[in-house]
Amino acid sequence: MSEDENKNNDTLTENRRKVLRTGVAMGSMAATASMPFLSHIALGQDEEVVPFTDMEAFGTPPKQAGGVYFQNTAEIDSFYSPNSRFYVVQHYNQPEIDASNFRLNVTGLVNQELSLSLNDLKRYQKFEIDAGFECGGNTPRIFNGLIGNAKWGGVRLVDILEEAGLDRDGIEVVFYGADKGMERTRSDLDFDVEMAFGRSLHIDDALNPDIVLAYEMNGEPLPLFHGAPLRVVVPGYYGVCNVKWLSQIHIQDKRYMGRFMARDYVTLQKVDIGGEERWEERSVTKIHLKSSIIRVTKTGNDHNILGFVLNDGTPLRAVEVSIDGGPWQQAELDPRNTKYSWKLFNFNWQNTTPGEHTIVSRVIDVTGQVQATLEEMPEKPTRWENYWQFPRTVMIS
Ligand SMILES: Nc1nc2c(c(=O)[nH]1)N[C@H]1C(S)=C(S)[C@@H](COP(=O)(O)O)O[C@H]1N2
Ligand SMILES: [Mo]
Repeated sequence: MSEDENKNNDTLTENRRKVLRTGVAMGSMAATASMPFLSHIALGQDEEVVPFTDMEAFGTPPKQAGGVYFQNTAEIDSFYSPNSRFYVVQHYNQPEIDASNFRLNVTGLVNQELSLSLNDLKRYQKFEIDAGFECGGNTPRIFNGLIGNAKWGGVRLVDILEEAGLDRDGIEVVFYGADKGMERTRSDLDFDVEMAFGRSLHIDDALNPDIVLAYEMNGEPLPLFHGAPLRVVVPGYYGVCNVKWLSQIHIQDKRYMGRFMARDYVTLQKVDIGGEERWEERSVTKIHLKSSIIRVTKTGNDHNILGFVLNDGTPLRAVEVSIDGGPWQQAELDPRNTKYSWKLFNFNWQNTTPGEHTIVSRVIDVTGQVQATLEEMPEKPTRWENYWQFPRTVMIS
């Protein structure tokens, strides 16, 4: 969706909200109930949050250097996560890089190695893209709070790779952060080595023109917590791929083996490999098709269910909601959703009855893939990639 289309939709939403508010102010509940609930993200006048009974006194941790921060998803109230509320995962330290001395080095199997300052990067055509993502370790235990959606601004990775000129022997593009930690790579070694945070992409994946080297987040300079002054964002991939404090891009002729590629963020799954059932280890890469309910609200007698979808950018066929194990009913997708943004949805829950209810959503993409239930998931003992249906319980008064 273009910048202008985004704006038009914002205006539409604004108008719709005004209409909704006026309806409520005039005391005309029947009119609001028949209105579409598109873009119903910020709480309307007279709209109340209906408490989840599966979520008690839920607090979020403070945002601190080197720490993990997650959102209370029930409090999501805007299409773009404010930078201050976007989740944070930092495995090592939080390097403070002087933007005026910053260099991005492009090395390895290229015709011309590059050393680019922030100003050099800003001379390339600016590219902006919406991308929402979650940590590969996001989990229902924290109500899927390791999540965020932002507009990233910067330069296309492919423009920089073209400038450097790729050698034919390169197969892997490695992204190194400036943050480092001590690592023991094998239990039979009795010493640690210092390693930088690193992730890689196969060169064919790295040439995707949607990948951005971002120096802006939601129109502001990239914040320290999110990798200032530069990070890579690979739309449609789990958070771990989006290397922060990016300092070097290296092109090599072998696969990259680093902690966050080959040991950590590796899912162990029992899967069918060409007719053989095998245990397989897979690096966390593309976001699995997932939806989750995040909030239920009430305006008069009218109930609304809000949720999000994340996936690898494959277009969606439908998002559906089931109440108390009843039939799947179609939810409405927010018109501001874009290919790689999180995709918000609303479901106008009619004929609610007092008491506790179990509500769940599922998403289906155009290839016919359906979000699995926990029971349908492959056997998966690791804590990565938690994309099954997530039933929630609410009390209707
Ligand atoms: N340099 C660096 N990049 C990193 C990390 C890190 O620890 N160091 N954490 C990764 C992980 S595991 C996630 S989930 C995302 C989180 O990005 P955010 O903090 O901007 O939400 O950053 C990724 N990029
Ligand atoms: Mo992560």
